[in-house]
Amino acid sequence: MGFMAGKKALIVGVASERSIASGIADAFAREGCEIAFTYQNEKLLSRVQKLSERLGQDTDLLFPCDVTSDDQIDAVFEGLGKKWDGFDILVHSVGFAPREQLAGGFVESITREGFAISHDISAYSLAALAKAALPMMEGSNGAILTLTYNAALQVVPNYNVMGLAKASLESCVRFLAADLGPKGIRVNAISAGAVKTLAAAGISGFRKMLNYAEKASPLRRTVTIEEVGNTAAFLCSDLASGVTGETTFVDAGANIMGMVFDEDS
Ligand code: NAD
Ligand code: 0WE
Repeated sequence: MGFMAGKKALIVGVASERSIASGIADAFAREGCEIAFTYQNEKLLSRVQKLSERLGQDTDLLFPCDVTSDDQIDAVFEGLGKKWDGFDILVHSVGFAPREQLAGGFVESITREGFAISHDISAYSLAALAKAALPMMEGSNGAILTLTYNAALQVVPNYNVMGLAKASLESCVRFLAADLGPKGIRVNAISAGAVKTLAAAGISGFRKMLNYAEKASPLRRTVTIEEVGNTAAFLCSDLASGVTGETTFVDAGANIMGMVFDEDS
């Protein structure tokens, strides 16, 4: 029996089989967790359907949800409430900034609109989903998990306004953890190293970043969505019952390095 047997999870953020959220779903299903999914729009429905089927989940538990819409967020929990009395785990694996925000200098690229959109979709959405999920999560040993990136803390070229949004997201994790702790709900983040997903495709210089991680991280490699999934399963299970408000790095150790020497110089 898996260590998540009897748990029910809602996973937000599957766009393809390479999504970090798909790695999380794999690990949850393997450990015996039942899973409902949302999908951003109709274009992504068939992908999410395939994943749900492959993992032997109930394909009626798929709900459309663009996180910029309060109505769609409310409709998710209304729909889910017809199938489940409550649930235990909410996974938020969503991030977006308009593409032009993620290239060039920080000052040059940032706009009021780019700031608003990136913070709305990448940070506010965690609070919005937690708020709407709360009535169905109360009374369980609940857990909420989000995905962040180290550019919240340290400057990464081109990540620009997304770094600010991730800083806000990490602070949101702490405020949620303090507020929901007394209700028995834990709230944590995983800070993942760079992984080649849809959100990374087409970002100029991404290959260079992966090459750098292979040279500069203590484990001399990048991380996989399976590794992020396994840590997610731990953090959302009762094995992590004493952990809340934390950001756990799954980055092959890259974040600990203060300076890195080129091996052949
Ligand atoms: P991905 O493209 O597979 O997932 C991003 C998800 O965000 C998609 O499912 C997309 O549908 C969803 N999304 C975007 N805008 C949305 C909206 N308005 N409403 C609802 N959903 C929306 O990429 P990923 O790399 O798996 O990203 C998942 C999370 O992991 C993001 O928060 C990302 O910042 C974070 N992260 C990624 C990496 C990486 O290198 N890939 C590293 C660290 C953290
Ligand atoms: O969080 C992310 C990706 C976030 C992301 C990606 C896109 C691409 C498509 C947000 N918005 C968009 N908008 C799009 O139109 N990562 C941690 C991966 C990532 O993205 C980077 C990185 C890394 C690492 C962007 C610039 C520099 C480094």
